[in-house]
Amino acid sequence: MKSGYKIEFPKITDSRGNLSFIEGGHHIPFHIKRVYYLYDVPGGAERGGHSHKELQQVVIAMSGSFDLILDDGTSRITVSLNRSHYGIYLGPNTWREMDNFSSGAVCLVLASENYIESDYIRDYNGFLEYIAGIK
Ligand code: T46
Repeated sequence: MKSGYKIEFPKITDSRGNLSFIEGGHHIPFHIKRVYYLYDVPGGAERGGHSHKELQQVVIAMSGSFDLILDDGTSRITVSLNRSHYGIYLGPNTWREMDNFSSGAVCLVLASENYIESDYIRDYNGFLEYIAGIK
């Protein structure tokens, strides 16, 4: 699956409101090992600014909105997230940045691995060198 792919979750609507669900093994293309979330993000803040060697993730805007900038070393796209019934797949070897958080935005991330700092590349030139080396 390519980074930036949109994964739609089931959405059950009725007069009481909407309900979406995510089942391990069905809706996410990896075993979910970790869940984390970003919240209380101050206006103008930017997050991300790194790539991963192995980690796969799905990013969901549980509340509010923000932009996800994805860069494969050749081209860069911006994906705006603003609904909680879909997620964006983020695979390895993708430089990602996050900005334009709305007030009250909550970003939920489902991850394939526990937190491992050595899986991060936090320098953009280092990222370009790394992906050139694995091609
Ligand atoms: C990603 C984007 C979308 C932990 O101790 N455990 C964790 O599970 C995470 C995610 C972070 N941390 C620590 C590591 C740093 O000391 O929390 C601190 C902030 O992490 P970071 O600067 O990496 O946060 P973001 O928002 O820039 O990036 C995060 C994820 O780290 C990253 O994998 O893809 O969200």
